[in-house]
Amino acid sequence: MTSNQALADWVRDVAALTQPDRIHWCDGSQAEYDALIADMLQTGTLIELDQETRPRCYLHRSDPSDVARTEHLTFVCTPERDDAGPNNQWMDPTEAHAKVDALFAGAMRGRTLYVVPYCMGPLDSPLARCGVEITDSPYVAASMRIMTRMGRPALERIEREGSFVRGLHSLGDLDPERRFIMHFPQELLIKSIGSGYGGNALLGKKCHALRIASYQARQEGWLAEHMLIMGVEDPQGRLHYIAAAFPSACGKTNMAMLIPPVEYRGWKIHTIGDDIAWLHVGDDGRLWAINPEAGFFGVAPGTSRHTNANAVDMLQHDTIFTNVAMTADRRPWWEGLSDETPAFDWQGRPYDPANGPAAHPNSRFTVSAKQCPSWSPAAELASGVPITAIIFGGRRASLAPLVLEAKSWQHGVLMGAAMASETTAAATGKVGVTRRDPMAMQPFCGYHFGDYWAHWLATGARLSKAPGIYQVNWFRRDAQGRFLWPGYGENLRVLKWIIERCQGAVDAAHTPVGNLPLRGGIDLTGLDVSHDDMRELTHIDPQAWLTEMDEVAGFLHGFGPRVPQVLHDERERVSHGLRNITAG
Ligand code: GTP
Ligand code: SPV
Ligand code: MN
Repeated sequence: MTSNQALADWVRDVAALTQPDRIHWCDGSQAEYDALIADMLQTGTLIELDQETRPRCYLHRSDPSDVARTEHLTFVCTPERDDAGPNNQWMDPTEAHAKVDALFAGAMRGRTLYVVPYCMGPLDSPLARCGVEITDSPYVAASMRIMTRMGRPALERIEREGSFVRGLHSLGDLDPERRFIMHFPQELLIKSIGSGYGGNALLGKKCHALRIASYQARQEGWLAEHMLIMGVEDPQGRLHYIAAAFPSACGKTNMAMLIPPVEYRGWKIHTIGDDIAWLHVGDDGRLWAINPEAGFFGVAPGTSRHTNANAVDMLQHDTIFTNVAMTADRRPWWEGLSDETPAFDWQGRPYDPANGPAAHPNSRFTVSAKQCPSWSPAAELASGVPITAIIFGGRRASLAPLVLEAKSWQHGVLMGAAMASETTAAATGKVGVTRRDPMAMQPFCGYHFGDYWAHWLATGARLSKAPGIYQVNWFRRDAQGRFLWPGYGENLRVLKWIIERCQGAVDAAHTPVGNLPLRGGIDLTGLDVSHDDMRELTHIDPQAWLTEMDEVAGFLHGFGPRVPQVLHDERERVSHGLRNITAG
């Protein structure tokens, strides 16, 4: 089935271990996708939604115990524990192989083994990388066709280049007791068993494009980041590309396709990616980004015509929904979509508010990026797009202002390393707990954070035209719990300030933690945000930040001697400046 001997051998060995009834090599064709869908409709893995109003839209209900990434079951298996770092769960590779191989033994009996070749990034891009996922889930195979460049062209590239990342996946028995997501960076290998959901199972996404890729990127001199990529076109027709890292379920998909406020005539958004960016230092000293993915696996709840009309439009056809609710006439539904009442909840039970939300809070849609009205053909450029600004974001009810500008690349790396955010339903565990999430990569960095920050600093040193670095927070609340900032499309007002700063067109207020907009710096034309709220959003509390910086100091020290001294020095510089203010 392939001229690549290593791939042929691997498929043969996996089949011998897992004992599938059949082996199917995916070619990526429409006919193959249609057959996968037909098969899943027949077995009940997919439910047909109303084909008249939602052509080729389907609903998948995952096992109720399998609805989000499981970080406590995710491991980075390097020979040396310290190479995985305190930010990862570690297991010795020999032990990890033995543990999962025992679970894979016979796991595919009665099932089809799908060989899924895929390419992360444009097929003709030197920045792209290929992988092959072996899976026994037709839902995963079909989703990979939407999320990646999957099929024959990817296989041909693998046969030309020779190298590829291997991902072995089986649903196993879906028992969380026998669920493991194992990464072997040195072997460019992933083994995932016991989950059919999202980042646990679509191995091209978080496992390959972030955990394995970040490890490779460090060796090869680039960055693999949890970032959206968007182009912001101003009324003069100038295009500014922005890459932004927010933790899971903190607004990347929404920002990537935002719709400018009515007052912003002449502004246009170009969507390149909504979750992952691979960043390279160009010959011109700028940072260039590609989106390795071809589709969106986006959060459904909160998506409405009012918050994200582009998403609503792109979900009208050819979409797989997972764990959403359904109306009586078989349309997909989730909290925030409309004020209708659904007939069935995400588990297929007649809807009863006593059972909790109708749609699971981490319910999602899987859709081709090309269906997004603001999708940009620049996503297909082999070179990627040049980045003007990098933004780190988080979900913080207090402390973090609407926007803050780093004073230098080094300060920006500290800013990224110090990011914190409230946990969300994207991973199992408690929701709403504030935790550090450096560069939104806490769950995804495939190696020691100390080495990662050193790699960020080294990358900056190679950039003669480094992007500006910023942090934003769309989630500030008042004492009553109300959001102070309207968010969504209005976030363009903040992007405008960032772009003006990058152009040197506006002044800022300088503080030790970073530069803030001056009064009037964020354009509020036509917006109903009170003067008091705006002041709250754009000033910092030195005493609270001093406490924050003490915590950051402790956090950085927790990563031991691999943390670059520059970061400690930057942190001390910020603390020193804050002490001067609070003393004066
Ligand atoms: P992942 O796919 O998990 O990486 O998430 P993401 O970062 O792409 O987040 P997404 O854009 O899907 O948003 C997650 C949730 O936050 C959704 O319920 C959104 O409606 C909500 N949200 C997004 N942007 C904003 C905003 O600017 N303000 C407020 N208040 N909520 C937002
Ligand atoms: C995230 O959790 O950041 C996601 C969804 O984008 S998943 O693919 O499940 O990781
Ligand atoms: Mn994500």
